[in-house]
Amino acid sequence: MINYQVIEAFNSFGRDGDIISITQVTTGLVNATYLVVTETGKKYMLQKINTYAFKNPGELMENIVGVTKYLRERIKEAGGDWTRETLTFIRNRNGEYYYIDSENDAWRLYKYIDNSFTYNKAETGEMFKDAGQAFGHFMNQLAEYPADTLYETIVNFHNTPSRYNDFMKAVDEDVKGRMVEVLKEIKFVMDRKADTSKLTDLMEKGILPVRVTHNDTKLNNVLFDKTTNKSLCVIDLDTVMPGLSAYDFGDSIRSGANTADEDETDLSLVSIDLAYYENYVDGYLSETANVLNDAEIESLAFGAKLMTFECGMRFLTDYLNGDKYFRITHPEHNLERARNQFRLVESMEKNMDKMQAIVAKYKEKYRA
Ligand code: GN1
Ligand code: MG
Repeated sequence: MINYQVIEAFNSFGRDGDIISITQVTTGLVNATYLVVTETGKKYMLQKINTYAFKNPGELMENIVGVTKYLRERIKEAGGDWTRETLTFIRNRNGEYYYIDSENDAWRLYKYIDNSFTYNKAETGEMFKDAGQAFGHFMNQLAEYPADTLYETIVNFHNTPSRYNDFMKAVDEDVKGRMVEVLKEIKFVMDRKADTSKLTDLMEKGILPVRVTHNDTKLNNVLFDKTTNKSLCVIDLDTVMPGLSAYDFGDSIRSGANTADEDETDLSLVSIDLAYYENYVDGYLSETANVLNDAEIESLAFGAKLMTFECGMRFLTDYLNGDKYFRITHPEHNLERARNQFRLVESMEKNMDKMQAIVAKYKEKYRA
């Protein structure tokens, strides 16, 4: 919704000239995003940070400003264009990178990167491979970033056992009386309880190293250049935190190698697209095969299944809790998304051997 709050927030940053247009961008499911154009022709992205999801916007912005400034230096060293290859955040009139408005909502502003676009579903294998490269490259750029300076912006974000507990709590509380509608889906989740701790166990044993990861590697979180069709920049940095490589790889496959959209309700259209999967593996391992250890590479295919399962479980949790977290357009939306993700999990289970073999093939190709 565009209202006085949006204008108040934009003006707090004291940017040049009056607003000539504001358009809401609705691809993200968590924050509210607006494209603002001023009379001088400058374009900005103004975002209202969802403080139900992100409890501490100050810490969140400290993370993001630290990471983008660091990336800027890496990009300069590599001879790249830092104005297009990472985001540039703007301070408000008080010198802070976020603004709290009269309704206690938190806002931030960054420069719009012109001549760029995002997409929700892979359109060509080449572009999906490129997204894999972009996220692999992002992890490499941040390999030396001091991980202990990062705040955990959402505690236990990809801690799947903890997500499972949240889910069971939502089932128990059943605040909306929706539980009886989803007994089949609840069983689907409970049948896979043993999967939830597989990666966290390996992490605790030190077999899977903790890295600085993006943690929300949805395809629409990569900006592409309109002229070259090449990936330009990784965006949506709210969840950059210590994590596992399998989380980043997995969430990209979940979101981009589904033969259908995330909220497609005709489940016969939902499956793992092995050709796109292979494209992504190719791009990702071309950047990371010599960085990841053997156990990590081994964990990638399972990570794809686990991230899909976790996301489905989160949608269903939100449905049971009364749709407080994800943006919905109709009452059954989160349930539909959950069913879609669970169908994709089944498809991955049937194809897990093939998914493993594809990873092995590209490990062989890129390991020096
Ligand atoms: C959210 O904000 P967006 O749309 O990039 C969510 C991800 C989910 C995704 C599902 C901070 O991502 O974890 O996988 O929706 N981000 C957060 O579409 O919860
Ligand atoms: Mg996003």
